[in-house]
Amino acid sequence: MIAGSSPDDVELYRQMLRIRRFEEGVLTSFSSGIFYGTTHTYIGQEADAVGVLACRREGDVVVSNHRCHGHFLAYGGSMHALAAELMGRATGVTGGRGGSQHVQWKDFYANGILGGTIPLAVGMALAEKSLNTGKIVFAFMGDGTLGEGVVYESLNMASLWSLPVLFVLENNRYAQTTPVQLHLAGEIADRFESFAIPTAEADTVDVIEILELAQEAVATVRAGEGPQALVLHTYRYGPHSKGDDTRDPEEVLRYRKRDPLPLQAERLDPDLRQRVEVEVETEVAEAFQRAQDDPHADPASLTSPLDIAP
Ligand SMILES: Cc1ncc(C[n+]2csc(CCOP(=O)(O)OP(=O)(O)O)c2C)c(N)n1
Ligand SMILES: [Mg+2]
Repeated sequence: MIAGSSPDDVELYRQMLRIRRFEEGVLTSFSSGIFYGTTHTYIGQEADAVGVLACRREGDVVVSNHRCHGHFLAYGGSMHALAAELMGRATGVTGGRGGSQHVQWKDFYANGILGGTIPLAVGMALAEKSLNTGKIVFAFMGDGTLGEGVVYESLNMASLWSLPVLFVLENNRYAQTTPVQLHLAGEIADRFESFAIPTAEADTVDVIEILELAQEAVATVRAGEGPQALVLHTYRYGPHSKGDDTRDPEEVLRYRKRDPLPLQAERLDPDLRQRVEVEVETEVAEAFQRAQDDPHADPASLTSPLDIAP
C-alpha cells in the first residue's frame, strides 16, 4: 500500500484483521505471564489506522502513542517483532527493551507519555520542511490527550509555521475510565480550528470512508498547505489496558454492533475472504510461537548513555 499503489478491499480487510487477531491474542494470553509490562489494545479502532496509513508514502513519519500496536502493524511493522517486543525477546522491535508502548522502527515512533508525542511530531515536521524532503508526519492521539497543555503549544507552532503534519485524533470516547463528556469541554474539532488547522470529522468505522477523508487531508498537507486534522469518532471494544473496564456492558455491546471488520468483509468475495482469514490466523499463530521460542534480551547488552564516550 505504499507509493502510489491503491489499497484494494482485500488488502484493507487483511490489515484490519491482522490487527484484530493479534490484539485478541495479546489480551487472551496476557494473564499467562508471557508478556512484560503492560498493554493497550486497539480492537474496534482498526479502521482508523488502516484507512489513514494507507495514504502514507515511504519515508513519511508516523508518531503514535501508548495504544500503538494497530498503528505499527498498519505502518508495515513485523507482527513477529511486535510479539517478541512484548515478550522482552532480543528479536523484538527494539530488542525487547521498549515493550508495548515504546515501539520504534524506521520512521515509526511510539511513546507512552500522553501528549509528549505531539511536540515530537511537530518538531519532526519542522525538520522535514526545513530539509525540503517532501515527507509528511502523521500524529495519532486520543481524546484524553487533549487534556495535555503541550498539545496546544504544538498546534500553534504547526499552524504558524505551516508544517507538514496530519493530526489524527481518535475519539474512542474514553480517557482510561473517564468518559469524554466528563473530561472535555466544547467540540474536539474547534480545538484544532481555533489554531486555523482545517479539520475533517467522521463518526464511522468504515475503512473506505476514513481512507477517502485521509486522502483528501494528506493531499493538502503534501501540497505544502500546512497542517490538517482528522477527528475520528470510534470505540474500543476491549478494556483500556487489561481487566480495567468500568463501562456499561450494554454500551459496549451497542458499539460492537458497528464493527469495522464485518462491514469490510461484506465487500469481498466469500472464498477470498476465507483465504485471507486462514492466512491471518496462521500469521498470528506463527508470530506468537516464533517470538516465544526466541531468546530473551540480554540485560548485559544494554548500554547506559554514561558508557558512551563523548
Ligand atoms: C503524561 C501522562 N499522564 C498520564 C498517563 C496515563 N495514561 C495512559 S493512557 C491514558 C488515557 C489516554 O486517553 P486517550 O488519550 O483518550 O487515549 P486512549 O487510551 O483512549 O486511546 C492515561 C491518563 C500517561 N501515560 N502519561
Ligand atoms: Mg480515548
